This record gives sequence, C-alpha cells and structure tokens, in this order.
Amino acid sequence: MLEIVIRALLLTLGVALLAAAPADAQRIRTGDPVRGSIVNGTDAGGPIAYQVALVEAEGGSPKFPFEVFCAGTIRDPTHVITAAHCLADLDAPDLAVVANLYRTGVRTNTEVVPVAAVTTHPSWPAGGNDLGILTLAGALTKGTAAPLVSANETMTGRPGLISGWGLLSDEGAIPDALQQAPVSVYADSACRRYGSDYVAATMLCAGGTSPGGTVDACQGDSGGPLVLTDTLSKTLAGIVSFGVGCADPDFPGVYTRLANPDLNARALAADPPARAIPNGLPTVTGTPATGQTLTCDPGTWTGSPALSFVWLSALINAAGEPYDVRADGTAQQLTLSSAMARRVVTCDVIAVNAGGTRTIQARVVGPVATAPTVVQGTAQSTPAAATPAASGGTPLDLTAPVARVTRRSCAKRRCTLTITARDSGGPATSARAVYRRLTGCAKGRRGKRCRADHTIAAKRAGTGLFVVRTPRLAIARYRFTVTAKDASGNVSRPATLSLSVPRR
Ligand code: 4AZ
Repeated sequence: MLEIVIRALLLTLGVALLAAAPADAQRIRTGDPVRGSIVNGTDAGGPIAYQVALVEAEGGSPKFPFEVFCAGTIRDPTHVITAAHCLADLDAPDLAVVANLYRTGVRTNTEVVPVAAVTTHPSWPAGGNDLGILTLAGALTKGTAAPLVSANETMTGRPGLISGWGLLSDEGAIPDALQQAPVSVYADSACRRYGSDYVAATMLCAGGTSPGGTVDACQGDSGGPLVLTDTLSKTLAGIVSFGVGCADPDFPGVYTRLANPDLNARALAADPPARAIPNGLPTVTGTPATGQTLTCDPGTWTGSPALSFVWLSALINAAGEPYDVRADGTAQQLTLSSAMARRVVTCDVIAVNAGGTRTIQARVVGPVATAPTVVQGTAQSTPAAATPAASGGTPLDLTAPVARVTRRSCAKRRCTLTITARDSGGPATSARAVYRRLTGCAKGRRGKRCRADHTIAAKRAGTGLFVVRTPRLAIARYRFTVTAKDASGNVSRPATLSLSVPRR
C-alpha cells in the first residue's frame, strides 16, 4: 500500500526522472586548454549565437564567474527553450540567462537577462516531455534565435551539433570554455538499453565518435541544443535531457524530440503560460503531539494553482539523518496517531496550473511529542525524543529514493547492473548492491563462505543513475539486493533480483 502511495506520489509530484539538480553539479574549474568537450568535442572558439547559459540569480544578479547549471536555446528575443528538469526547483526570480557567452570567467560582451516566467510541459516528467520555456524579463540584444524543426520531421540518420559547458567526461572536470561536437541522430533501437525509460515519441537518441572516442553530452549540458546541420540554418531538433553516464557507447545521450507535434506546438506557443510560484515556504501548523491535528499551510502562490498535499514523516537517527521515511496521506490535515510519536513531519505542496507543476516542501516540525496519558488520576507523560539538530530549520529531504535495476548483463562471468534511482527529494547520491550465491555451494557450515554476502558500491553514472560491476563470478545463480541513498541519508527500499551467471 505504502509503495502504491509513494509510486502515485512520485508520479503526481512530477518527479524528475533522472533530474539534474543544479546544486548537485560539482564546480571544478580547469585552466587547461581542453581537448575534451561536452565529451570528446572541441572548444567552440567563441560564443554560439543561439546558445545561452542558465544561471541562478539571487536578487536578480548572478554570481561571477558564471556557474552554469544548464543551458538553453534562443527561440526569439524574449523566449528560451530548455529542459523542464533544469527548472524543477527554481522559479523565475531565481533565474537569469547569459547570452553571447564563451568562457564562464569572462563577462565582456555577454548579456545577462533575468527571467520573467517559467513554463514546464504539463505532463513532465511523465512520458518524457522534458521541455521548459523561459519568458525573459527583457529582450535579448545579443545572440540570434535558432529556428525550430518542423513537426513530424524524420530525424534518424541526420547530422547534428551539440554544445555546452557541461562535464568533459563522466564525473570529470567542468570546462570554462563552451564545447561543441558533431553527432548523428540514431535509430530508436540504439537507445533500447534504456528500456521503458526511453520513450521514442518524445525522445531521440544521438551520439557520435571522434578520434578521441565516443561523443556525448554530459552533466551540465542539460537544456542545451541539439541542432541539425543538414538544414540551411541550424534548426533546433533536440534538448539535452538525460543519459546513463556520459560517452558510454551502450547508452547514447537522450534528447527531447522537438519534432513531436505536441512538443513542437508547445515549444512554439506565442505566450507560454507561467507556472505557479510559491511566495514563501509552506508551513506545517499545529502542535506536533499525538492526538493533535496538523495543517499543511501552502502559503500564498502566484498563478492560481490547484494545490494538493502529501504528508511525509521520518525518524531521525543520532547523526540527525532521517530514516524510516513514510508517506502519511494526501489530505490537507493530518491527525497524529500514536504511531507518529517521535517522528518528524513535513508536507509537500504540489501546485499545478497550465504552466506546469511546482512542488515544494514545508519546514520540518517535530519530533512528535507523546500526549500525556491519564493513569489513575495522575498525568504521566512520556518525554519526547530530544529535538534533533535537523528539525525546525531548513527543509529536510524526507523522501527516500526508489531504486530499480533497469539493466543487467553478464559477459565473461562479470555482471553489470544499472540502477535507476528516482527521488522527489534530493537526488540519490550513492547506491550499492549486495549479492549472494544461491546455487552450487556446499551445504552446512562448509558452504558458509560460499554463501556469504558481498557488497559492491555502485559507480555514479549520472543523476540518479548508478552502475555496479561484479568481479568474475562462479557459474551459478545469485541474488542481488540493490539500494540507493540520497545526501540526507534516506535509503530506498531494497530492490532484489536473481541472476544466473552464464558460462560466457
Ligand atoms: C545530466 O545529468 C546529463 N550523456 C545530461 C546528459 C547526459 C547525461 C547526464 C547524456 O544533466
């Protein structure tokens, strides 16, 4: 049941499948001349006219050197096309675009324009649809728009160009100069390893090879352009969306398919509807004690959204980390049963209007005190747990990731598992697999070592994506138990699978 609730939640919350959290991007600056790209591209040599950088702008002005967390493409002087997942936790007042940018440490000749409104596809992240539109607060005078691909155009086999300020290799360095690389649009079958995470109608698969190796977009390139180069002027056909790692030939980059008629029409909308904006953090009101009723106060919003609520609670360990995270209902109020004792509580407010879905979490309250119980005329109270350092302050991420094994393969007796971890709170930051041999071990004590658990830490392969590679295994059947964890220590429920290691 809980799982159903959480799954429903994850869907309705508009959880970014493989969403890149801007804060998640490591900022390593390299002064080296870069051979790499994107991955295996080249230094663009100057700004790319249609490409802008997305930067956070507290109080209207971005930090300098620019910290580019995503990119976008100029549609017209007041609109930029980007990825919805770049905009999951950011509202217009938090954002600016930088046009005519080449080096992130050089602002000469650049143009910074604040954002007036954010629009994300109303279905995103369901079915892909990783499309976001920024309406700018002023008109760009630098840069030029890229025309949009036409609806229903055939894409497979066509040459394109990708570009961005993203990582030079998987978990690698961040360039300071804009990188670019030629790619081809692949047949959908090239992305079959993504399984159901690849939705051919709304996504396209692209990549390439260069003398340096496989060409790909990487973390930080998100939202940026894939333009076609077989057209008179370069036309925007894809938006950098996601991938498993970077430059893995088995997992080409995935882009938003702008030739999809619905995406095409939305990308061209004359006046994109503004997504709702919270005027502050929501709050949980009421006394956090058993028997009391708490209310999720959404605060005020601009954009007249329809609001819904999800209660979340957790226990806090000695280190102040939440565990045993639970969803506790979707009403605006929550009456605290005795089962809620000592748990910290928060609520997510989900605001939906024509401009997309904005989800934001309230400050955490609690731990929930135990109400005095009357025993033979005397009031006895159970002391509440000590207030954890984590409560009462900043919002806590109480949402555990949901881990799934999305791919498995074995070759030469070594197996590779791909783990996808969705998380509507902070993204999963680590994952591991514990495996145990199920067949061919001696019975009794003698076989004990053979049946022992082995733990392997997964290698991070992108936001919410992890890869585990085993050592050489015996030809036998194994059970794997996989878990993912986020930065707040929330651990997913284990996902298990059994796997027979084949002879070859
Ligand atoms: C990301 O995390 C990301 N290899 C973008 C593109 C790719 C992988 C990750 C494609 O923003």
